[in-house]
Amino acid sequence: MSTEAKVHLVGSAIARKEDKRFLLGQGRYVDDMNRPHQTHAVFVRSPHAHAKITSIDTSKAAAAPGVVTVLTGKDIAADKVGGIPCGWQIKSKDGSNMVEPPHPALVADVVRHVGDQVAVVIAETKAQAKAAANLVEVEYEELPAVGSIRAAVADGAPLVWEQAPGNTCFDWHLGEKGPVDAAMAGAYKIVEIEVTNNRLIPNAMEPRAAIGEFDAANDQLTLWTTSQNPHLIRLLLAAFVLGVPEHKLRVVAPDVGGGFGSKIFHYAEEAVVVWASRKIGRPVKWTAERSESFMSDAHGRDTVMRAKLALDKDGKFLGLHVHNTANMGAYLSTFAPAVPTYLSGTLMAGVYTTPAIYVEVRAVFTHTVPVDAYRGAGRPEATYLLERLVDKAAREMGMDRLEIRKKNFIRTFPYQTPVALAYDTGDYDATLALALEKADYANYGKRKEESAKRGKLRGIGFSTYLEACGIAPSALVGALGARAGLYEAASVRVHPTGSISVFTGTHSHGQGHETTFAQLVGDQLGVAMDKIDVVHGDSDKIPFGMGTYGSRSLSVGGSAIVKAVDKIIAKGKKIAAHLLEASEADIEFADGKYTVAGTDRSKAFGEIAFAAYVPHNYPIETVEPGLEESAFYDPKNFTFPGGTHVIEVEIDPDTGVVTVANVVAADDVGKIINPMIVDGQMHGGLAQGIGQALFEEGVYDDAGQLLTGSYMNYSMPRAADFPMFKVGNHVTACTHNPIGAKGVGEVGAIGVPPAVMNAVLDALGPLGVKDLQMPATPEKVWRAIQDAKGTPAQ
Ligand code: MCN
Repeated sequence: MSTEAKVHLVGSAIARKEDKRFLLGQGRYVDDMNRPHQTHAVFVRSPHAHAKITSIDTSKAAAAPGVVTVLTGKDIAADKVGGIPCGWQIKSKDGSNMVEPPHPALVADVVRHVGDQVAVVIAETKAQAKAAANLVEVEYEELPAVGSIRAAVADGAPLVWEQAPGNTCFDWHLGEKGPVDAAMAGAYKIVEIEVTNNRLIPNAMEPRAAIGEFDAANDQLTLWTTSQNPHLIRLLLAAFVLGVPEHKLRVVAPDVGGGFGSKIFHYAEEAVVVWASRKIGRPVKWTAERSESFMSDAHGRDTVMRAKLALDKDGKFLGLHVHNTANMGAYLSTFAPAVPTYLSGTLMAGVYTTPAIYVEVRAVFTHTVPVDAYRGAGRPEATYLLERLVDKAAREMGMDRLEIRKKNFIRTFPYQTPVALAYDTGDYDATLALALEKADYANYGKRKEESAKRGKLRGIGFSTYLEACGIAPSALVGALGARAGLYEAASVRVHPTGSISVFTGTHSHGQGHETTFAQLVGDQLGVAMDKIDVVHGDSDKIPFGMGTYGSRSLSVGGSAIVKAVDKIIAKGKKIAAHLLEASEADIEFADGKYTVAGTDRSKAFGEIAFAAYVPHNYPIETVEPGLEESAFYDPKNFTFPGGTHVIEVEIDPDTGVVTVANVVAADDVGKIINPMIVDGQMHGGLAQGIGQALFEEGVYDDAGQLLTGSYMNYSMPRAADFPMFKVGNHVTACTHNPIGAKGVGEVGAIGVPPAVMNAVLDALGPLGVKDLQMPATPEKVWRAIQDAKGTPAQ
């Protein structure tokens, strides 16, 4: 049994192990799975934003060909199935709890957004279920609705929930107001801004899908689902919705084709297929159609943000007052209340030394799909507000946009912000310098002249951003309202012949964990990567873990793996000491070998693994047979990636079309395991961030109708919209996890939107355009140009 030692896997751009099955079309997604005697579910959804259900007649649908059953809100209530729970409790300024309305899996009385599910038709085939769904007759009495933050906060606005006057879910604050008021009073200048962070609709390649199966012989339920965190779904579904013991519910999230946050949450369809499978005694499968996803997947962002920044005469920031209004949608999705508060308010220091910060957040209900975390979750909103504000401050102070940033950079670490977070490391000057070099900033003037010769307006924009990720220290988030711990778990099983299975509580749905985690373990144990498999996504196989979001998988999940491997190495030392007839204290482990210090006597890791399972000559009195260890890791702090993004745009003043001419990202994501995967993560995040700034917007009219319910009117960016991205890294290692890594998964989506908009406004500035909201579509840009010219377009 040979285990060829291979060193320096960490830091190498190793091709992804999982790509073999993906590129050969052999991934196993939920929709690829079919269970014996399976049925198909199609949901009947509300066409109205707000309406009373006066009657539901299912008789015609029930009699349609192939229909097994039709179930409604009354059926689910009769079976005492609980509502979909929220995982985060926020308290308002006055200490009261947020308003937490019920969230039924099938609605029986009042629908509260277009797409709210009122019935489910279960049939032998999907086509039969779909045809019969059209025969379910639902009588609605339409009620007035609020489709936006503006409509929800207007005087006398219709209420989404009686128990939430003014449609307010909570009115929260962070930081101290007194010092901020004092800073404003003594300021040389106060700069104010209001920005909208546009609503985004997640578009993973694979739509959501779920299969519920009941095994009557064992009283066992199984849910296959497109989830980023199978154990979290099992906990919520078992404990709060179905009321079944956790050991009787298995949740499997196999290959998942992207999530970007939208597959974190526990959705009603998951509860319905499991409940229905038990009811009819057959498996029930549901796969969303794309237009269904638009109105049933949780949306992202949707905040209106105002801020006031106090500066002294040299441009030093003295105080910041932020007031945000966040759209929660009609119900509270799993992590929704955390997004505008702890994931956003805490980020308002950014990379700057602002000594006094006070943040207020009002969250409101609207008759729209619930809003929750989407790539970046709260941190893009904070970064967008701050980086737009800093640019505006530079303009109003007559200062260079980079100078004002540098004047206020944090340079001493650890750094305690006035908004709860304490940064461990960072070097914002270094990432700025790297970005400027990659952007060839020195020659920007020439490029601007050349654009002007062609009649085009060129602009450059910067964003010196910071992110808090690696979510999260349980003690901190517990104090801040989380109803769960946010540690991660791992088990490492060394097989007798030395190959290794690594079981992780995180879930890979595009991030390449099967590769990067194998790199980590391979280096730690000196074992070749092809001998290591990473197993995730099945609650029956993996230890209880919290899943993947908040760019936590490497820094938290990877750290749990490192801790488990440490225990493997320690146990191996005991076995090696026995086999080598030496004292355990004299055994050293390096490069896959246990050696008696100062001698050439050694045993390969594979020999120790074999001895652990074939204990013929082995100290079973003092060391148990076998080589398998588990560990839980709860991080001491978040990790704080940061850096500079630089964007150059060229605008056609006749059409308003914005062309992205240059994209540069210089980031500090801590120690890097796989530079190719890190670059790929950056590319994806940047594309999504530029998508938010220039293309994407989920739009409801004031009556709550979704106007962007398909790709006909929701514009996604395409590869041809971008130049080749230039990405680079400057590393300051995270000080508190054993890997030294920070997160990378969301960095692009967080840092780049303000850089794009700052570039657009830089280009349009000479025409007199001072403000523009995302997305900077050709129409919006063209209208802004006409308005600035004094010839407003009709
Ligand atoms: N990595 C590394 N070195 C670092 C940091 C990370 O090599 N210093 C590697 C990690 O080992 C991992 C990958 O980069 O393979 C991303 O790691 P991390 O930043 O820990 O993020 P997560 O794995 O926890 O992924 C979550 C993050 C989030 S929150 C969203 S949203 C997102 C994202 O990842 N959704 C994605 N990237 C995505 N990529 C794809 N393809 N699909 C999604 O749905």
